[in-house]
Amino acid sequence: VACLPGIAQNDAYNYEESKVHPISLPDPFVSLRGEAIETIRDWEYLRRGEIVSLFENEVYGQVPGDMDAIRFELASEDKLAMNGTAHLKEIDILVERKGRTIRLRLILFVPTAVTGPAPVFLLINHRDPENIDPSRQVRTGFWPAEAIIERGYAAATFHVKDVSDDNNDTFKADILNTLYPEQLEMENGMRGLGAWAWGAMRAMDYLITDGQIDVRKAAVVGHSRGGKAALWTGAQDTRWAITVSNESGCGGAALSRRRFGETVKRINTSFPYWFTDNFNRYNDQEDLLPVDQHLLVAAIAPRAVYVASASEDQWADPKGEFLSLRLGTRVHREIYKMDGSFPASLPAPESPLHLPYAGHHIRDGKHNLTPYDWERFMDFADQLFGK
Ligand code: GTR
Repeated sequence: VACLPGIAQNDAYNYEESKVHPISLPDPFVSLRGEAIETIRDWEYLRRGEIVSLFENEVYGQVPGDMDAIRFELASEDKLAMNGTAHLKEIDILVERKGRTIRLRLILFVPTAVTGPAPVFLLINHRDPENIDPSRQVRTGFWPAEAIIERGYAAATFHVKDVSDDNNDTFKADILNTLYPEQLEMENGMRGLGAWAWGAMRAMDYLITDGQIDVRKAAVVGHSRGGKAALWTGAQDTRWAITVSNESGCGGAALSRRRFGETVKRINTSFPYWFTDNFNRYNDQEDLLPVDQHLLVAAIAPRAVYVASASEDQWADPKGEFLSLRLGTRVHREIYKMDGSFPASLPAPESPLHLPYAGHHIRDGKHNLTPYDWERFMDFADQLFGK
């Protein structure tokens, strides 16, 4: 059984399917007042909003959208980056509220070979900044920007520390201390993951102003904790055509009630600054949650969603991630009547399944975001966008 590096195998955590208790999940097609959800209208005017509110109040905290001003400054550019194949722009996104400002740096490579606006993939990067080195002196498979450009997509990214540092001691800098301090007093206030989703939404605020980008063809991608934030972004912000969760696990795509690998209590203990305070109520009490993570996938509907796992990443529960995808996308199928469905059993590793509205694969190997994963996301986008 594989675990994340640095996390010792612990018998307190279950890795055996036979020990998963039968679970009963909240129904996407019944409103809180018990009304049947049958039409697009029911979904869009009633149930989807209910679900987003439940995630705000119980899981991630609300994401404040109010601001007094947002402006974009081109900090630097290179029209002949990557041997002339890309136009690099580094954009500072400045958001002001009540006289205080924070700055978020967006790195954007646009393919020069594409005529007209280019579709775009945004990565929420929580790992070492060297993974998103704009000078490309350092290149890693975590953000293979050259390969993204090669396939005709713009490659955008930002580092989460610009909004909220991924650290329990310092996460309040910048956004919580500076822009939205009242959130810290609220039991359903924004915390780390919500702040990262806020950052992705501000990146989108910029992208819609950039004539080089085809903003109707935008994907938001995150790995692991970044994948949790990506799902939370796509569930709230309808401007993303595709939401990609790579190995997001507990608090991401995996069903909490399965208690397979990482649990709610464990994640709230290891990372108390990621979720809103109310989420602690469900430590060892997942059955009391008014949602489970399939409803986060559902909230993305009718927009496309991609869930990727890795065979040795049992801590993130590949089966629980797949079940969320299959159950959550019932909304795509049953409300929006989109074609295709996922099989009942877990697909084998390295056999990607790309439906018209959702994609899935399990990569062989360990917890990571790799060029293999990116190529599959782009295959899916090519198909969705008719490229
Ligand atoms: C782990 C955590 C996971 C996942 C992962 C990561 O330590 O338990 O929920 O977020 O970090 O981000 O790589």
